[in-house]
Amino acid sequence: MDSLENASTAHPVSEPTKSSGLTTIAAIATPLGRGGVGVIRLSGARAHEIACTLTGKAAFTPRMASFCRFYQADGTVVDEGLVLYFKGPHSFTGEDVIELQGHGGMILQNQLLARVFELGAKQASAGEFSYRAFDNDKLDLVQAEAIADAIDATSAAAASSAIRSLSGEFSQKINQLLEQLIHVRLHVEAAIDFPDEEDVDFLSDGVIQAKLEQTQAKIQQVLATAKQGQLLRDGIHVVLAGRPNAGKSSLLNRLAGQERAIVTDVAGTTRDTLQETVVLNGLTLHLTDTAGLRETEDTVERIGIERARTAITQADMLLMVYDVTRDVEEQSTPLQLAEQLFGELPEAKRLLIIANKSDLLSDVADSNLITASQAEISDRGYDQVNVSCETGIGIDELVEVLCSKVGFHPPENSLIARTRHLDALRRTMGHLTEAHEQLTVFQAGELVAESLRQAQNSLGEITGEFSADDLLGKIFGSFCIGK
Ligand SMILES: Nc1nc2c(ncn2[C@@H]2O[C@H](COP(=O)(O)OP(=O)(O)OP(=O)(O)O)[C@@H](O)[C@H]2O)c(=O)[nH]1
Ligand SMILES: [Mg+2]
Repeated sequence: MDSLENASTAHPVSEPTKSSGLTTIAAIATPLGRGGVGVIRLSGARAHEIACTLTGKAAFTPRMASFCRFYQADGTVVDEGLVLYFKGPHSFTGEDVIELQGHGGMILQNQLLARVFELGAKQASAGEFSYRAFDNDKLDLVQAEAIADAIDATSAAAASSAIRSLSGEFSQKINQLLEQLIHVRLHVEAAIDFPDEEDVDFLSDGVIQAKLEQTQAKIQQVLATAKQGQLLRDGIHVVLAGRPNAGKSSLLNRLAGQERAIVTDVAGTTRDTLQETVVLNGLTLHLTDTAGLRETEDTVERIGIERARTAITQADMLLMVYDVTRDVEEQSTPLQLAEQLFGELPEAKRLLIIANKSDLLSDVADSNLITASQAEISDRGYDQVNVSCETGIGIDELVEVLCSKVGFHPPENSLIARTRHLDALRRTMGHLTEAHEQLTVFQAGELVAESLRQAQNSLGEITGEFSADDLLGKIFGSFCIGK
């Protein structure tokens, strides 16, 4: 039973960044450049004292804006603006926080920051403000990540779901699951501690099994929501590949809604890979246009084709573009073409076949050919969309098929999630499956308890209840400075 208590109170210790109260950190919190206002933020025990020396004021009232001049050591004025004081623990980080709202010029902001350093503050490292907030229990890990995700969001839907995660909706779901899991654990532990009490065998009376199954069902639901949230956050990497002249660059331009890539009727126009990020139907697509795949003596083109091959291996989704008037004939179906181009036939869930230039299909024989290839493709579980990059026909359908292939259908109130969360939820699910088997097949109470303990640990990683230091370093290190 003691492990249960440890389980819910354990906190990570982080040597490199744990500095709450020890050092006072400062950073420019607004983007550097021309702007009406630029904010420098300080956090730590000396923040208030530094602000007083900087401005010549005796003290600041918490949560009141004070207009001040910011002075250099020799009494000259660096800038003027507002000082805001948030006394810990009622601040973002939980420590004393000062915001200096000066003018938003690069020179001014850097001079003011240098003065703040002269007065004893240290440069904040990436994510250090958020880390301190996490360390002082102002935020859990999911919320801290949601701040970074909201800032980096590439679509409106991703931004609003990050804000929902920041408000604690996702953490709440995880905490409810944790409670449910702890409840099951308590039952199992009790069954082990008091076997056959009043002639009842707790392990086999069905109650624990029912509770366990309810928990599994809940995790499955959260996993489905998180999967959508992860797609919303990260989008997918889509590579356009095919023979030269098939219309890959034309497709990139169609999807991007602008002439990004050079299109000509010369085979081998695209040499280097070219990236463009677009948001279509709410899904962020990181598109890569590639050089047409063929044997060539041209050195530059050959390097381009090598790069195409690298991109192909890294793609979440391959769009094989082919020219319906030329690239396939009766002897070579689109699937055979894919096999030739990629060395082996990619898995169906990773390949979408794009039959391009369908505007050029005039006679019935041609159309029949496409219909026949379509039948073979769908029989084998693959998908093909007929498009014309010239006229735009089929492009909307292409985007729909793409979204459905990756399983993207975000619910109205989706919550942002990361691969790390999905991974933890899947591991939790794995431990629960083990627990279920130990319970129903072997009635091995101790082993059920152990699997449940591991499940709780995996789940606790999401909100940061259990997190290794290196994981924390990685998460906060990817934040921007000043956050
Ligand atoms: N009629 C018609 N022509 C198209 C269509 N899509 C592309 N083309 C033409 O096909 C030629 C090649 O198009 P690109 O987009 O440059 O082809 P690519 O696959 O990028 O070619 P490489 O970069 O050489 O590998 C151009 O002349 C385009 O105008 C289409 O749907 N219909
Ligand atoms: Mg091209």
